[in-house]
Amino acid sequence: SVVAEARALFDVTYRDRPEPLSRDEMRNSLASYDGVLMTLGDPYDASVFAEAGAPRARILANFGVGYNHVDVAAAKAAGLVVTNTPGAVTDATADIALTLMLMSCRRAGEGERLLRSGAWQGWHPVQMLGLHLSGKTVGILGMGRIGQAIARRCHYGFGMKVAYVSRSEKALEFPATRMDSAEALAAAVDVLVTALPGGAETRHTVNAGVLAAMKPSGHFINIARGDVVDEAALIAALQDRRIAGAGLDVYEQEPRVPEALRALDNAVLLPHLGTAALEVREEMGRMAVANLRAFFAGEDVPNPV
Ligand code: 8YV
Repeated sequence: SVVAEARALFDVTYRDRPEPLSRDEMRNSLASYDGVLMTLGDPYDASVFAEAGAPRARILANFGVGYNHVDVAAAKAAGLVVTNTPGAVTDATADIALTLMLMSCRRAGEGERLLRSGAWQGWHPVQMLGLHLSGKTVGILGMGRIGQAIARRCHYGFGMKVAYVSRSEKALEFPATRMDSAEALAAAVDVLVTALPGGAETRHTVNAGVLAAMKPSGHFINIARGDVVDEAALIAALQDRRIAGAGLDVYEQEPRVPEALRALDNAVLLPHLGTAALEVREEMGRMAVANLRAFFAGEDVPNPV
């Protein structure tokens, strides 16, 4: 396992509990260890670095690609290198986006709940009709590695057209239309998917205005970070059926998911499963350990943030 790999290289203290680190544990990790391997549940914000004073730790290796829970500027100011695990997460996260897209558009969660409730009356020609994906247009907000992996699946696997918004034009091996705003993208597509990094710069990119621009038959999918969408505005749009459905893997205040969201039939809700496959988590761990190894060997780290 990854912990064993790390133990072969370092003197390791392994905190084997799923809960996020407490503030004391975060401060202590910086004060008492040379390097720290942490996860998205551990908010290394500016105050943790401020309270830790001059830290002993010189590297924070994040287990995951997203690092919006780390104040990178504060970490660097405190003399730490921050690394992440891009690449390892791409395909698995794109797969979960497609899972959510299919479940939301084809009403799979709703159908499963109906069957399990015992209320299914049998096949009917117009029972639970969903949105047919072939020939429809997917809009990707954020065309990085994960956005491209989602677009590729939609184009080659489902015969969908692809449109996107990204800071830069991408050289892609399949046709895709770049648009200049989230609103324009939302208005043009049948399924809107976010693959943005999260954090201050992308906060609430999908706001009430963007949701209002979507077609009433449209579906919204988020596998990125909860804060890229205004969750309250999304709940209102779903409640009023101003959009047809949503498939979410991430939330603004994980693990707290608003009761109003959980009550909605037209929302598919997964508990942040983006990278939840053994091989993927092992690869993420190997990458995090490789960054630590390189750093302490005096080499350039492979995945600096
Ligand atoms: C990880 C993720 O499991 O890689 C990411 O950014 O969101 C997840 O899938 C998580 O970051 C663990 O720290």
